[in-house]
Amino acid sequence: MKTRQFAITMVLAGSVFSVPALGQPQDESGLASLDANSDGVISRQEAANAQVKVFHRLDGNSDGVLGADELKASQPQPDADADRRVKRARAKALDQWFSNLDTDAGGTISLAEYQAGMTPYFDRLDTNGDGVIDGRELKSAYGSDRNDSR
Ligand SMILES: [Ca+2]
Ligand SMILES: [Ca+2]
Ligand SMILES: [Ca+2]
Repeated sequence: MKTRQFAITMVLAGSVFSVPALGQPQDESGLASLDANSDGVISRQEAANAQVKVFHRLDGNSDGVLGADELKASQPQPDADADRRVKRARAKALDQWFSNLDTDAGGTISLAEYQAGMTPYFDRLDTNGDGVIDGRELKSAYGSDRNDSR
């Protein structure tokens, strides 16, 4: 189901787990890189710290805000043979993601807007609501989009 797939792409885009590539899912190996204190789970603080890093990586001209062009520049070039509809849908998803985060509609995303926009993604991944994301939650989020390891 396409919609679901894009919903997950959005989760990837919005989450700190897809640095900074839309549609390039990382598997649960992403956990280790985010789990700064190696307790096996990602806390809100760890996610927030990672978001700051991602934000600065995305901020190509280092002016402290993200422009749509910076976001686009961070995306991998689509395969030449990729379906045109897929490319268009991905571009649209990117635009939508951008405008969702740009809550003051100023045309740029500040760090505060970015982090505010990320919170729902964290909550969505934290399916049991215990305030941390564990490997199983991460896996089930990605497992629904990918069929490997089973
Ligand atoms: Ca941790
Ligand atoms: Ca910038
Ligand atoms: Ca949890």
